[in-house]
Amino acid sequence: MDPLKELFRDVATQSYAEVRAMLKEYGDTKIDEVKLSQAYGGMRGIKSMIWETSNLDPQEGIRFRGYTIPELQEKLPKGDGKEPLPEGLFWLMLTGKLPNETNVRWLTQEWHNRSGLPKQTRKVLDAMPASTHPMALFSMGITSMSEDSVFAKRYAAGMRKSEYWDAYYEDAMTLIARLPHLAAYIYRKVFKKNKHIEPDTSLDWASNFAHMLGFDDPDFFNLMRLYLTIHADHEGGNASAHTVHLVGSTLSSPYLALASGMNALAGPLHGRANQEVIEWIFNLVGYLGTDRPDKEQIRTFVQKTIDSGRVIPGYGHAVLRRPDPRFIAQMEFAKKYIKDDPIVHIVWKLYEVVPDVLKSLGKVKNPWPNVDAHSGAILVHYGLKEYAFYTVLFGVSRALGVLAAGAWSRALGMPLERPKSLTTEQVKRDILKIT
Ligand code: HAX
Repeated sequence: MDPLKELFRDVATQSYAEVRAMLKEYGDTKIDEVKLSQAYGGMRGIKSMIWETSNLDPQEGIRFRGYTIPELQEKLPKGDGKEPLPEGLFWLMLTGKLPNETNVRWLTQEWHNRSGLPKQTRKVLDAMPASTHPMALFSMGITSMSEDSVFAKRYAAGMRKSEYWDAYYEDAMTLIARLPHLAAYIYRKVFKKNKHIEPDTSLDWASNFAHMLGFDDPDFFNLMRLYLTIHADHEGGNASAHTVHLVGSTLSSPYLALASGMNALAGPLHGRANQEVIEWIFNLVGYLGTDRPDKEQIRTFVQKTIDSGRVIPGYGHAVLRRPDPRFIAQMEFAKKYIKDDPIVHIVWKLYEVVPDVLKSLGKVKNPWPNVDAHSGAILVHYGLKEYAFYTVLFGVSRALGVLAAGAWSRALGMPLERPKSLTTEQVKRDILKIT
């Protein structure tokens, strides 16, 4: 058994026993009450699922297994780069233990060993018109690989419930190994005239991904290491994570569950906001006729967007009530590497202008920037200007968190997810007793 799987088995087996004992003694303990406004309001804040890999505090932001982003930047192995390796974050999320350099080197190699793209996946992608949105291609590509699912094969052969975690782990590892290849294939097919680039197995997972996209600048490698680390997980209730969790609970294969989650990530209120932000910023530049607007000009454009009934992309959050630490981490990166970039300056000026405008509306619960407000400007600087591809980058990263969490769901023996719904008629008649 490989070292990561062995460690995961040991911690998960112990956790399974603890959770069973806890449920036996405290299973009837109430952890929340649900208000009618929450049932009609997107289930905000209802504590109703278990997600081991990360937790989101509204005031503080994300912690991955207890570590903030600055702590991860300090404590995770960096390989020969300056930013943490996503390999290390996956190890941490799956086991709860910080990995050392040897652990991440092993994982890099293991993902190289499992990488590549099945022939049928290339065929499916080649058959699609180049005008198809990259997120649709990404989802299709993942689905097209589902015949390789170890989980599905072993389930069909009569696998016991106590072995689900093992088969899930196998699929999670292979999927994560393949996703940069899939994403790079889509990028090069749609935007680079089908000219593909061979992987470089001397590179870490994030740098090799950058390389296959066509970017070999060491600073871009560092950007990708950081980007793929900070987008990986945001606790369990966000739409992409929750979708993977829900679909996985039917014992659909990790491939099909992940593809479903990617379809959720593709929405403009979720991961596609990174594409919307940069398009909106270039609309701003076009409308104002300058890439060095002052704050008053920016305020005019922000107000125009609000007046036209649209949201300001990259601002607001369903849980956070402060500037997103993932935004701050990208701002720090930009200050270090590309502080003179005019589009980055627009992002920073927006940060000074937008919160006050949103606060003045009196209804926006979080006027601060989220993760998507910054990423596009940095990618544009390095020459990755195909905005429609941005959510795929997010998706490659998000797979790390949702697949680690999915392995935990199977290890803890979680059942089919099935909340109760009500009709408005029932609400009026049985709960409010007003009809
Ligand atoms: N601009 C304008 N209005 C906004 C707003 C924004 N950025 N954010 C919220 N509002 C509005 C809402 O549309 C809502 O208006 P109505 O009552 O008229 O419908 C009101 O303020 C209350 O919303 P909320 O409770 O503050 O926010 P929600 O929890 O309902 O929604 C969203 C959270 C992220 C969807 C929302 O803030 C939004 O639409 N933001 C812009 C899109 C975006 O950046 N999405 C990415 C979020 C992070 C993420 O998932 N990344 O992948």
